[in-house]
Amino acid sequence: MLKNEYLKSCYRALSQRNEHETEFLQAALELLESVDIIIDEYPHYEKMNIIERILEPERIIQFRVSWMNDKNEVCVNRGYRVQYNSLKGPYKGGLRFHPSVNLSIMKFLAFEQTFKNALTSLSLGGSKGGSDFDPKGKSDFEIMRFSQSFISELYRHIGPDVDIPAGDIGVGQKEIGYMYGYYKKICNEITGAFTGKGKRYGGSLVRKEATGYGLCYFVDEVLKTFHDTGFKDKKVIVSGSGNVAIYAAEKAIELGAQVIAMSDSSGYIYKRGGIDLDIIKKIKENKSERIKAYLDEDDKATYGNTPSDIWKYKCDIAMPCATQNELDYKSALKLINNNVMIVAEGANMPTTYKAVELLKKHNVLYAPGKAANAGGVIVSGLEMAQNTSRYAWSFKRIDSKLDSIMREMFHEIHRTSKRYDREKDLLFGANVLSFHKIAKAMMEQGVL
Ligand code: NDP
Ligand code: 2IT
Repeated sequence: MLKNEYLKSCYRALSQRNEHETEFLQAALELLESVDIIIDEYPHYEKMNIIERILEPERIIQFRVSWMNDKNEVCVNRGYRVQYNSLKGPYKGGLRFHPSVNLSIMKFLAFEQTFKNALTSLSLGGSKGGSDFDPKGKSDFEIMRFSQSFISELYRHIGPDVDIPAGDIGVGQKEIGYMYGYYKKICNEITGAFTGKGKRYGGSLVRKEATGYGLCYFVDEVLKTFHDTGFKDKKVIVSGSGNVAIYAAEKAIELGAQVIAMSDSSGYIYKRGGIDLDIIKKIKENKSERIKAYLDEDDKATYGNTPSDIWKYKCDIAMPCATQNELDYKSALKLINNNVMIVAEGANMPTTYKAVELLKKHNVLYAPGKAANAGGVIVSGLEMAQNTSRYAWSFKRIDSKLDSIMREMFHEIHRTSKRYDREKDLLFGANVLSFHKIAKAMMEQGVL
């Protein structure tokens, strides 16, 4: 709970004004609780009302998306873009297509993105967008028509120096291709206004792998620092089986670990000696295919139909890479009882508020998503740099840049948490570090 009176009053006002936005309130509270410990040191932050300003997005765009399905029926979805903060550069963040999308989820993701992007040391502001459109079970033509309709409204709010969308849940290279193609056509502007594009038209190598690989580089550096060890011979659980999960698992295996369990929203698979990732990749090429199909190819695996049961197995490294609030108090307790070394978030806010509290209480290393999953946006930043220079870098060059940025980011966070005698508290370090970066930029740019 918050102690500082100024923070308390800001959070109270936020809760009153956004009472149904539970995810947004959760993300805000997690940040404010870290800031609570340092706020008295910086009276000018209160004087300039930095907190209240940070808690309000700069701009929210909500729009109708009408499109025709394959049966020639007219369908309607809701589209969003939350341009949260542009203090450090153009708005930057992914687009999510998933039926659960609502304003609260968009705001929490844009809020997290703002602080994440500040941690990367790239000059990028924070935004997020998407729609409650469900790509599962849709034909390619339906996805294309939806994407084009979505962009026929969003195009007026984005651009290579204004706001640069990328992928997220339900949005991969295919969807980005349809959106970018249409954007180009209606704007007559052939620049890199999106990231996560295909390699043949300005996309960057390593973007597909970036979030998962970056997560493993971060975890590797944390383990090296605190336990003088790495992934070798560790048992790892990775939830989800989408873009982030698959490449987190790939890098963990490459670094010598065994990935013993993975999941999707229908269930999970477990295999004691380690999952065969090639089978998962093959299954998940088709977004609608279920992870249960793994059993058809490998009879040594077992299946459970409650995704959150994935956390009951003994592992050294837990990497939630699916969605928000997927790892709850009970799951955290199981991980703690099984002596987990680290919980590292590939997804955005996958650990519930109570589960985070519990991990902290038990002194378990916890790598928050705003730091640990920043690899995706880092390579997006590198894609933008390549587009501007019209020169494509090699896989090795980008991967090694990603590796060094992730490791350096960890050390900067670690130095911050050490300064306050909270050496193992990486959530605190990441929050305080990114908060200062944003707050200082806000002070310097005047009251806006
Ligand atoms: P994808 O759409 O590629 O994959 C999402 C995966 O999570 C799917 O396998 C999905 O299963 C699964 N899933 C959804 N809900 C649950 C659940 N309750 N339990 C278990 N599995 C579930 O998305 P991404 O991999 O791109 O994104 C995953 C997370 O990573 C999100 O939180 C996203 O915000 C974050 N992230 C993504 C980045 C990126 O560049 N893509 C960058 C940084 C963070 P199903 O197929 O059944 O829906
Ligand atoms: O949550 C995230 O960081 C992303 N979905 C990627 C954002 C980006 O602009 O690459």
